[in-house]
Amino acid sequence: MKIGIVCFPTYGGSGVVATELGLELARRGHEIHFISYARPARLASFVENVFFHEVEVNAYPLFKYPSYELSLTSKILEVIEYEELDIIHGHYAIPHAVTGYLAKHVALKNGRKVAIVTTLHGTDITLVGLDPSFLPLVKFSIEESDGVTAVSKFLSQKTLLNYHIDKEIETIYNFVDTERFQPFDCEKYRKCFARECEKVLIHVSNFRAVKRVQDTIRILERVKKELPVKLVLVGDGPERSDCERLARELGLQKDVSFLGKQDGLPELLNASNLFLMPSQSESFGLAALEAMACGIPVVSSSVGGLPELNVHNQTGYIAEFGDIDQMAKYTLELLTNEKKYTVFSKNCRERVLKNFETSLIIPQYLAYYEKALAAAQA
Ligand code: GMT
Repeated sequence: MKIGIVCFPTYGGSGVVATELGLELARRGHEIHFISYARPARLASFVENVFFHEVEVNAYPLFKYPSYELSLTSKILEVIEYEELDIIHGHYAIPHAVTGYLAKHVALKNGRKVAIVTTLHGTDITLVGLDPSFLPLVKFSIEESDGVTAVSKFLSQKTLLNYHIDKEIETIYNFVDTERFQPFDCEKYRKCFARECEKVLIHVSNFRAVKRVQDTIRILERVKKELPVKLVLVGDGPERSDCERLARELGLQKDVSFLGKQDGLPELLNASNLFLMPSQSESFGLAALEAMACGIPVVSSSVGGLPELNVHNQTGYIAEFGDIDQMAKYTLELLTNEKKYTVFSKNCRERVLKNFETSLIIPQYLAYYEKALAAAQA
């Protein structure tokens, strides 16, 4: 198949899933055309069958707000036509479902049929899309897609309910390369953050308010009263400065390492003991999945799709979002009980291998593409 993948190029989960999906499809012989405003973060080196098309936004004196959406639509159209694409797979509904719809219909006028698949990732549905000004357009573009997938059962149901959509939405979970993300010794990295006697907590996100990164620092404060421990924060975003300020205010600046955006995630995860995900909204939790693949147990909130990933009392613990005391208690419980920790760590890896391994999920996307192609032809 010839597939156009439209995504955000950033370190966020939707871009990561889109890129890893495209790369894996290319390895299986499909021709993949990534379309975005910059090279996706995980598209690091040349891979056979993979092409990248950069969207350039035109400035014009009349345009106070130059339109990325129109430039993107034009680029999608161009790639459909010249590369003879079968499918456009948009990741994150806004604006990709709408631009896909528009490109499809212009292409149709030119005699070319293409199927539009939309994957819903999270805040496109739970936050941004719910804005009354966006809602009708998001609903319309979901209904008009030839196929729609969501990354958790929670998100599928939320979409049907909140947008009053009468259409099947297929749940296809996030996945992880379990060879790249696997348990291995990473003492070399660990030594950079902690002394021999200290445990390491880790959190990875794009530091938006919904991630509640401040809670990880407050959890550290509580755990530190009982146990020598450090916190590693990976990623960057709007809340980072506030988090740095909080760490200073609590006198924890020497205990928290703010690493910013990093590529060596398997190493950083393996240098840690426990992953914290205290989110206020989380449709699945890709970063926690990558940690679990490395055998790192997770203490998370109970929101959204997190319970579909993190099984309470097996792969980690879940608590109400905002319940920092409970999360700190769970963290302490795991880090002070070696026997339990070993069992949980093993459970994490097993759960990932059984449910979220790349080779299990890719065939689900391929089967779904066939369905969407048939729907587009009908
Ligand atoms: O929806 C978002 O916030 C954007 C997206 C991203 O680009 O970071 O994250 C979402 O997609 C991931 C991949 O499918 C999911 O694992 C994350 O749970 C989800 N984030 C939220 O729901 C907050």
